[in-house]
Amino acid sequence: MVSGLFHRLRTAFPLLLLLFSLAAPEPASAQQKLPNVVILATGGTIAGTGASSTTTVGYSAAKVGVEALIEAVPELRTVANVKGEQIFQIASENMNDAYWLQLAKRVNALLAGSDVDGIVITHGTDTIEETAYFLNLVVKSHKPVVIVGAMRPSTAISADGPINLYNAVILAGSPDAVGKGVLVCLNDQINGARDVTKTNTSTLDTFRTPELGLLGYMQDNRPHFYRQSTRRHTADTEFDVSGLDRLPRVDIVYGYANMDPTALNAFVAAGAKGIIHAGVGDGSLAAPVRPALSAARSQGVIIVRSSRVGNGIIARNGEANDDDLDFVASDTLNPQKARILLMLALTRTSDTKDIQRMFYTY
Ligand code: DAS
Repeated sequence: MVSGLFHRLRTAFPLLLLLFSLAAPEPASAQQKLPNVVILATGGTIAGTGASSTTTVGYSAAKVGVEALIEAVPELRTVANVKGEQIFQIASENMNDAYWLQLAKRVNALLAGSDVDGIVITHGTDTIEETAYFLNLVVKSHKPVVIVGAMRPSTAISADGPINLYNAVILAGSPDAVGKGVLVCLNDQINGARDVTKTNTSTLDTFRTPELGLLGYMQDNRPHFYRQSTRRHTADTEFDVSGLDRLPRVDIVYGYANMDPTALNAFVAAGAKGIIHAGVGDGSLAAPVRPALSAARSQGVIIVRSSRVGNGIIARNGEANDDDLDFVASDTLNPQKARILLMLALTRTSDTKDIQRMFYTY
């Protein structure tokens, strides 16, 4: 009896095994379980080359292509399935509206696909904070977008690019980074796009979020978050650049002792639709420029009071009566970021009350 049962099982076993293997899903291979991360390369020092391994200033930015950047860090393939695209190759002091629109449209197209879990953008450090904030306002996805750069060229001793790129790819593929807005990741630190700024011309720890603080760290091959932004960003944005091929002109007037309206008047004559006044102190307006600012406002130019100080709230109706002047206060945005928000605001409205709402929202 038992031997008969055993015999039937033994002969049926291979068939059962075959049926089970057909029915049971293949266990995902290790590669299939890794996140899919696209690296969009734009240039900068991370792609820079110097005359020797000790050249850390006076090198050439934007020389090394994306495939070489990826090949230089074979560890990338252990943490993500990476694909590279050289979207353009520039030193980021040459960033402009056309590059921003091209980058934003490519990011949104890639993130709309189910086969992309996150994006890394390699970028020059000079304008990382501006590109990061621009994308923070126009990316239409909760998926991670991480901007990374380097302060030493790829040819230098202890170049920081490879480890920065490795950390950025891990971060872009991390579920913890979903919904956090555009992130800037260098020097093992995670900063938010809205408040990060470059604070030193040459040191590795240059990217800081003074006073408001960084969001977390990269350590032990994973992100450690401690904070996140309270402001609207990415998928929750009201801004849409998909149909735009240019952005409104907005210029920055820098405040200093003994200034006069020459620069302001030149920008207005050049067709500026908005002016960011980077005033001294709490956005103070020097007497010689007040009439020119009011004249610009009367011509329909939007005036935003910001400050050259770099930290703190620009108080509405503080150093100037914004209600009477019909000006906008920049809240805590530095001048270069206030400019980006005003450019995008002007794609939707010229109503100063609505624009002020945007400065308190984003
Ligand atoms: N010129 C700088 C830039 O491309 C180099 C760098 O720091 O990335 O922003």
